[in-house]
Amino acid sequence: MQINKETVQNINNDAFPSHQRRFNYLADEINNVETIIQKLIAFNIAIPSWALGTGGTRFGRFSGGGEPRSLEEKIEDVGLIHALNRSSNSISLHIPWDIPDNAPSIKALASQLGLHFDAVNSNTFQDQPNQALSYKFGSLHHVDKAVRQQAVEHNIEVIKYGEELGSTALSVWLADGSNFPGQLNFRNAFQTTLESLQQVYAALPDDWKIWIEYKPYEPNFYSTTIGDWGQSYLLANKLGAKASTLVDLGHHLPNTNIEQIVSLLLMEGKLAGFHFNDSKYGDDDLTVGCINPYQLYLIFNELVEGLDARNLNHATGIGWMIDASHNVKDPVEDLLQSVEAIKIAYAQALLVDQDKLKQAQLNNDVARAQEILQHAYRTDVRPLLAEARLRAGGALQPLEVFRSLKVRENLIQERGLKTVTTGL
Ligand SMILES: [Mn+2]
Repeated sequence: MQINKETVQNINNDAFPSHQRRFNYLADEINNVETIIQKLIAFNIAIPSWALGTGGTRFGRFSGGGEPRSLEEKIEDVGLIHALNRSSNSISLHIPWDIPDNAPSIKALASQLGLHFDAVNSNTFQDQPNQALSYKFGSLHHVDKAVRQQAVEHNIEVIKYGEELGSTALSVWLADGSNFPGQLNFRNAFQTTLESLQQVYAALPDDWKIWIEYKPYEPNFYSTTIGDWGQSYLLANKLGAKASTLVDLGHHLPNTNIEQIVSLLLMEGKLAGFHFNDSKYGDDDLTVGCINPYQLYLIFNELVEGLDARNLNHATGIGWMIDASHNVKDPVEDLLQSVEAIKIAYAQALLVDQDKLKQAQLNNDVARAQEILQHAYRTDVRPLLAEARLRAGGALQPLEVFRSLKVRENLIQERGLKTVTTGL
């Protein structure tokens, strides 16, 4: 199924008068409203190929029906999201869940829907059928050199797939770690990881980057070899200029000050980008902004200030991607909500009067600093997002349009009720 522009426009026409009232009111309150709208139009967030089906948990998986059965259908679903919100113009592939067997036709399908390919993701946290050696005790850090070599070769293969599609970044997340004290020599594990990553790094094309993700625990529960931003940063520094640290919001212990981590990585030129999600307890992979939208906003405040300080383009300076899992919601609806939450936080951060904030900081005027931050946070910026979508040819109310066009019902008709997508 595809959603055409005229259909969206017709539905927009009904919602337009009330939008215009809300937008005009807000535009009057903001000085640089045009600049903000242009920045919102330019700002896109990549959709991961593994988020288009029902993720489930280790206890079970309850398919919602009409899930994509192939890479082509996953790309079509991202096309639907982009047609509605005009803010999701790329897809991030996970190998081997989504091997592009016919790269030219996959690329053509994507570009017909206005999409391109974001970072490619390797997977050495599962054993694949017919795989020679097991990753049960790790991959790039494995005590057996042959296992490490297999994992290195997999990453190089992923780069090759990415090159065929026009990707320019490899995203690496390792499950490597230990479950019990004494299982692993930490220094050896780190050194072998570094040596393995150096081999992968050597295979990167000139214009490519390698993004190193960290995570404190899970699936290993005692130690993770790349457990926090310090360990990732250490590796990225030793590897070289093409390597940097990827921040997944769910990969922190409770109450971690993520905005401070982001600020410093950005300062050092080592912030690769983001995997957005939200969490209550751990790596819950919930809809972005559903639990703690204020934290998301504080992160965006550091990003906007930090990107401006380095003269980087907000839309392209670092990588923006969702990494979530959908257990009980329609994945497309959930992704629409996540993109909206990210752009709300971004728009609010754009409203912060940075000059006044700096002044307050220099005067140790703590109350004023808080007022400035919270004034922006408490502004309802949704009419700005709607205006940006409208001008870009998207829907004023993406989720409402998704429902009124009965998109999921159509997908179930097309694909069936009992479809299960590849991925987690
Ligand atoms: Mn992630």
